[in-house]
This record gives sequence, structure tokens and C-alpha cells, in this order.
Amino acid sequence: MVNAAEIASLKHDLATEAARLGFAACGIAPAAEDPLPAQRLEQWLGEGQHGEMEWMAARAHHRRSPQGLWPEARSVIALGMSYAPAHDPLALEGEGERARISVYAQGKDYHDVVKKALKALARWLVAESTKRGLGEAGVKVFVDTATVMEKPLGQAAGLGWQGKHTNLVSRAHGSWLFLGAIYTTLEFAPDVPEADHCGSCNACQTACPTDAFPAPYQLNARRCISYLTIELKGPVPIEFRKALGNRIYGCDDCLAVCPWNKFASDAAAMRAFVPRAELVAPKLAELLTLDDAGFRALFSGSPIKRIGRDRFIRNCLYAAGNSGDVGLVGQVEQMLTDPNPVVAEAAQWALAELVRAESSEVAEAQRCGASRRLPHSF
Ligand code: B12
Ligand code: SF4
Ligand code: SF4
Repeated sequence: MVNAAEIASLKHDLATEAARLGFAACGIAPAAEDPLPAQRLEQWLGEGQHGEMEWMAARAHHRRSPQGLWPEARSVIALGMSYAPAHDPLALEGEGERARISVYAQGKDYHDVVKKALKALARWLVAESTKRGLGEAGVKVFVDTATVMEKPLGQAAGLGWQGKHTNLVSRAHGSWLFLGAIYTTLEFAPDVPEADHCGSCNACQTACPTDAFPAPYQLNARRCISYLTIELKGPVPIEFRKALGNRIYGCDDCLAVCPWNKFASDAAAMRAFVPRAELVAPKLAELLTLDDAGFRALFSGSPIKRIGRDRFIRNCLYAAGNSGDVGLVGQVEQMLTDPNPVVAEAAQWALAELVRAESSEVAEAQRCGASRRLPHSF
């Protein structure tokens, strides 16, 4: 017979320990299946909205519910770690010479930071459970890479709600929470799920540069810049290249415009996520010089390392094409013969865009020059 008072006290202390380890939010959800998100996941996959992310469809039965993955699980400890930025994530919009890296990737890799804290919390839980006579707790920790639906679980645990941009929004931390989960055999009393507080707002949908939301609360990943710059291996379809602008890794637009961010404070963010100075506003001209070794050295400990030099340079070339900066032509030309065909094709596209930009600049100068000269010709 489980001691109810003891498990309630353990739940209370768990939240304190989570906060000590750097989690800004912690709540409990049941491990049984919630049919609605499971059904929506199936529909999303059925419509092919996951694009090339085959790993989303693989073992989808595990993703549907915690007990689908681990039948012994009784509770889910849902956790959020803040990465609220101190600066405006959209400040570099339209700055052709600079590249935009999404806020989540400007500091240390969250997979490592969140996982380390999750493991420490799980170890603490196992030790405390035994010490308090609740038996040896079974635990499994997850952040991002496993078959877990972290957002619906976060909502069920009261951390926030899935906003119209589909990410979890917290009343205290806005859109800036990384999520993680611990599945456990312990049966904690679940918290109250968070209600939807989007109301009539649709700022995120309006802000999306690629119209990636077919409807509120639904994302067609194949149109999302985050997918196109991080997950998609081949060439980015031509129709999206202009819309990438200077975004070379991920996108923050729908998150950054959310009015709930005004309650988020960078003081709640983990120090590990403070941006590395060289990744806040990097110069495209410098990024384009990176070879394999240079890429690995610059992005060691960063989530960007994952996409490899070729995909990264592909993205930088699209940004170069969008920059209107003819000073980049020489560097772009060098990549026309890159051994990677996707890089070489991106260079071709960028060059054509830069030449177009230059010729329209020349035409514009001639037009202005001609009209300026007019008064003198009289
Ligand atoms: C696949 C994935 C992606 C894909 C697809 C995104 C997506 N929305 O699914 C891509 C590559 C595009 C992506 C991008 C980003 N991602 Co991502 N991603 C994931 C991952 C691995 C799985 C998400 C998933 O299950 N998708 C499946 C679909 C079915 O889920 P969904 O879109 O949420 O669908 C729900 C809604 O559509 C809803 N729904 C449908 N119809 C309706 C109707 C109504 C009325 C309602 C209420 C709901 C509703 O039901 C579905 C199920 O809940 C999670 C980690 C994890 N394991 O959970 C991280 C995760 C979601 N990503 C994260 C982040 C930070 C990002 C980016 C912000 C990164 C960036 N800056 O570039 C962007 C944001 C783009 C966006 N607007 O979503 C964080 C989000 C944290 C948070 N606070 O929510 C997560 C949780 C990673 C983490 N551990 O922190 N990501
Ligand atoms: S991350 Fe960018 S491209 Fe993707 S849905 Fe949000 S605004 Fe649109
Ligand atoms: S921007 Fe508006 S609609 Fe979008 S998630 Fe935030 S509150 Fe909801």
C-alpha cells in the first residue's frame, strides 16, 4: 500500500529539486494515453506533414502515449527550461550582410544541458523514493530525440498550452521553454492541465514568412523554415528560398511575436543558453569561409554541429543570394565547383540572385543618374 502523504511530500520536494537544477517549470501528467493528441499525431503523419522526418513516423505507436513506449510508466514528470533571450530575436531582419541563427541555437546544445539536469533529477528521485520507503522507482528520461510527445504532455501537466504556432506557451515564460520529461513507475497525483490562452490572437500565423500554418494549431513542417534549414537534406525548394531571407539555422518569427513573451524574463534562463557572442550576428562573409574542420571547431557544443558543414553552407549560400551584397560574389563563385552537388547548386542560385540584384541596382542608378542629369541639360 503506497503511503499517500509520503508520495505527496515527495512530489512537493521534487518540484523544489527541479527548480534547484535549473528547471523553470515542473508538473505531473498521467502516463495513460490521451486519445486526442494521439489521433492528431496520426492525422498529421497520414497527411505527410512531417516531410522527410521519417523518424517521426517510425514507432509512432510509442509516441502516442507514455505507456505505449513503456507499459510500467505511471506518471510523467514534465519539465521546462527557459532560454528567454535578452535581445530582440528579430533584430537582424533584413540585414543582408549578417546571418540569423535562431535563439535556441546561439548557446550550448539544449539536448546536452536538459538531459544532464533530467538525469540528475531522476537520480535524486530514485534515491529519495527508496529513502522514504516508497520502493525503488523506475525512471526514464527524455529530451526531444525519443518517441515522446513533449508538448501535449507539458500541457497535461499544467506547464502551458499548445499555442496556435503549435509550441507550448507558458504564462510565465512565454514561448521560450525547452521541454523534457521523466517517465516513472511512481504514481503521483497529476496536476491540472493548462487551458488555451490564445484567444482571438493570431500574431504567430500572420508573422510566418512561408505560410506554414494551414490552420491554427497545425503546422505543415514541409513549409517551415526550421525544417527547411535544419532537417531537409537536399536542396530547399525554389519557392521558399527568398522567404528564408538571412535565416541560416531555424526560425524564431512565430515565437518572437507572441504577446505572452512580455512575461518572460531572461533572468529565468539557464546561463548555458546565453548566446555565444560570435553567433549573435555572424557575418555571412566569414561563415562562407568555413571548411569541415572550421565548421566543427566553431560549432563544437552547439546544436548546429548536427547538420554538418555542407547543409550549413547550403543555407549560407541561400542567405548570400538574398543579401543583395555583391561583395559576396567572389566567395559564391568559388563554391560553384563544390564537391557537394547541393552546395554547388545553391551557389549557382545565389550567384544568379546577386547578378540580378546588381543589374537592377545598375539600372536604378542609371535611371536616377539620368533624371538627376536632366535639370543640367536644360
Ligand atoms: C518534429 C519537431 C519539429 C518539426 C515539426 C514541428 C511541429 N510543430 O511538430 C520542425 C522541424 C518544423 C520543428 C521546428 C521547431 N521546433 Co521542434 N520539435 C519537434 C519534435 C521532435 C516533435 C514534435 C511533434 O510531436 N510533432 C508532431 C505534431 C503532430 O505535433 P504538433 O504540431 O505539436 O501537433 C499538435 C497540434 O497540431 C495539435 N492540434 C491539431 N489540431 C488542433 C486543433 C486544435 C483546436 C488544437 C487545440 C490543437 C490541435 O495536436 C497535435 C498533437 O498535440 C519536438 C520534441 C518532442 N519529442 O516532442 C520538438 C519541439 C516541439 N521543438 C521545439 C522547438 C524549440 C522548435 C523551434 C522553435 C526551433 C526553431 N527556433 O527553429 C521550431 C518551431 C516551429 C513551430 N512553429 O512548431 C521545442 C518546443 C518547445 C515548446 N515550448 O513547445 C520541442 C518540444 C523540443 C524540446 N524538447 O524543447 N520541430
Ligand atoms: S518557425 Fe518560422 S517558418 Fe516555421 S512556422 Fe514559425 S514563423 Fe513559420
Ligand atoms: S502569438 Fe497569439 S495565437 Fe500565437 S501562440 Fe501566441 S498567443 Fe497564441
